[in-house]
Amino acid sequence: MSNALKRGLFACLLAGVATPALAEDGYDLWLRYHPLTTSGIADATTVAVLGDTPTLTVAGQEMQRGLAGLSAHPIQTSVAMRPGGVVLARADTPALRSLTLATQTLGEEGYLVRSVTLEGQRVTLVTANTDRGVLYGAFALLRWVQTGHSLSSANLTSMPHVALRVLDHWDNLDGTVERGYSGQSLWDWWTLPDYRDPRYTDYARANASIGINGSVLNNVNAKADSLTAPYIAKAAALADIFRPYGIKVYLSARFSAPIELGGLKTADPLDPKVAAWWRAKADEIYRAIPDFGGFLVKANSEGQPGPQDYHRTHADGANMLAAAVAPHKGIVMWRAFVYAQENAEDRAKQAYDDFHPLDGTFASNVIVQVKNGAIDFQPREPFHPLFGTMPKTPLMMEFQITKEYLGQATHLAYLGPMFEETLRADTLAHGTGSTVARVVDGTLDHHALTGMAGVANIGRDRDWSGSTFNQANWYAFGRFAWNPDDTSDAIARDWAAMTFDPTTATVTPVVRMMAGSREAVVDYMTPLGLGHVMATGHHYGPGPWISDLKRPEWNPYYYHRATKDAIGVERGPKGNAATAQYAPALARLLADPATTPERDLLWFHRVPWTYKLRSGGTLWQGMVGHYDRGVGYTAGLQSAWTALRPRIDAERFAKTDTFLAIQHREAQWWRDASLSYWMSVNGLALPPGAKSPAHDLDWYKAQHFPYAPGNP
Ligand code: GCW
Repeated sequence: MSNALKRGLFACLLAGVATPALAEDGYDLWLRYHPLTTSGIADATTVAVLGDTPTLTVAGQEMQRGLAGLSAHPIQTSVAMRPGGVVLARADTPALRSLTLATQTLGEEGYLVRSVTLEGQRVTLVTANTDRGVLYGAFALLRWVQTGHSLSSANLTSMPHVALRVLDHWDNLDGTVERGYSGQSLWDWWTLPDYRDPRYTDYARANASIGINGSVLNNVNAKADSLTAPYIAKAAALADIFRPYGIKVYLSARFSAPIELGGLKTADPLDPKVAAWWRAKADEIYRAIPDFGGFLVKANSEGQPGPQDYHRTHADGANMLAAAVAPHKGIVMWRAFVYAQENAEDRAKQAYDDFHPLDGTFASNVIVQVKNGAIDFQPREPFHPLFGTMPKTPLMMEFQITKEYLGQATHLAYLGPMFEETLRADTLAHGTGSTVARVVDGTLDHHALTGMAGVANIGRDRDWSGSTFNQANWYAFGRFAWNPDDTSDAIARDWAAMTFDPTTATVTPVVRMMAGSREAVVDYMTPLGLGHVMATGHHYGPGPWISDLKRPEWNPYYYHRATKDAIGVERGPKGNAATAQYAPALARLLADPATTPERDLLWFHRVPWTYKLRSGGTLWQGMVGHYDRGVGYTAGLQSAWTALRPRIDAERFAKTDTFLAIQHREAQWWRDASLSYWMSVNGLALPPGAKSPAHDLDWYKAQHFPYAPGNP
């Protein structure tokens, strides 16, 4: 027996797992279905699927595959009930009539899993009002077993709280992915629609397993070509593959397409010819993709065309497109991520300024997609002031799963706590409890059109997301989109159990590593409310000193304005009053540094380096403490992972091990570079005991990364 195999066998004995952990490359994500002694799946277990629709069929296949893997027994499918078997059926199936199941409340996508007696046999029933619900129930039952429970003990009911649970792919037609760090685009546009890579099906399985029901295929920085007949046919091929898994496709639409493709002189949304062009285009798309979801639009932002080019509003643009897809029940997701170099106003204020006055003017099939924070997917941002302040407009959350600003592929940063922090944040719009989650799930202002989008971290790397731990962010996004009240800890537990093994000895330390990892990134990159200090363009390493670029907001300096005496941007009433964009009760708190959460201090306020923190130390001492804490956490990640070596297969162990070493080195780099720069500005010495940076400031300034990935 080779040493690796011995180690695998030993790991399995330790873990209570039935067979050796073989080398793995991460392709199977959290759907590994490795044998477990806890499964309680007898070798005679069967899967009965009552119905033969495409969705029920794939649900049955998944159940068979999952149970076979988890039990290490072949599993038969059968139309007959067998004791101990699993039955998948819609609630309206005649055979289920005798059972009185509370399925009315499950809606279109909820499910119920329960042990019942059917035709005299004790079976585990997975049921729902729709085929999609049954599919979600099947994945829920598999998760139940994968996380260490026995099949027959399952008693599960759940329904999604958010209607649109969507991945936004920033994938370009040439195969590159904007802000993608996991290889080329998954979509091989060149060989589509003929070649249907089996990987597209695995993508759909993974998404369905966490309830994702939409996929925007192309970058929001869109090319009009995506709307031409050949590309519609390619999108249609993907839609055909995704359909059984309950996933609709959407396209990012370039606002100027009527000019570029239609030969019109204008893209003015109020021009009837423009509206007619979009209507015809929508009709053409729906002929190829009858359940096409609709359009996502980035307009008048970062150089993209939009209605403001014609002195029209975002609502004029969105409503014109909405009218084109309305006859087909399509929707428009219109992004609020807007800022313009011509606008001298603080970038953090521009989206609110543009959108808030438009509240109540959007068509009923428009949902405004708002990034979690007002600037741009920073390691920490206070929630966007539009949440809670546009009651008459459905708003959908946009999170970034790909870690553009959080160490990209290599750093371990579990985003569950970040999603949770934003969703739990209280807008105070209608008293306490008016959380962002209540805005997103529509209950705060009674909207039925609800959604959550995540900018995907998926590429053609074997492990899909660039690292094993990045897979957890895809997973957590789906779970939070299903239920914004879920907890990052519970989600991490499930993910760790499914991705590695469900024993406490594995799950507990893995979850502990994940739990503080995003906070560590905040600590070593942007402590105490700093933001956007990453080097311009690639956003990879530190660049707080950059201040000489043409557009003001391209300069990290714009976001901190450090001088000898003070640091931060004053956004309270004594400054640019950005805090007044929040609901009044919250705006009052944020107006004063003393009542602003310390973690957001420098975001909202400009304070002297000598400002006293709650800990009693000065701001400067606190900052140094945070940088050191962040670096210290990355060292802790390394030792925690080393201790897990006997429990993890060799291939995934080694890649993470190397990535953690990179992260530790780069956390140190972030700390040292940042401190060198701050000291060059404030002239202060490091507090006693703090280590001097390894290099001088010029060395850090001289680092350049012209070929960093993901940078358009
Ligand atoms: O986060 C920033 C990115 C851009 C991106 C933009 C956006 C797609 O740096 O690459 O463009 O946001 O969200 O539109």
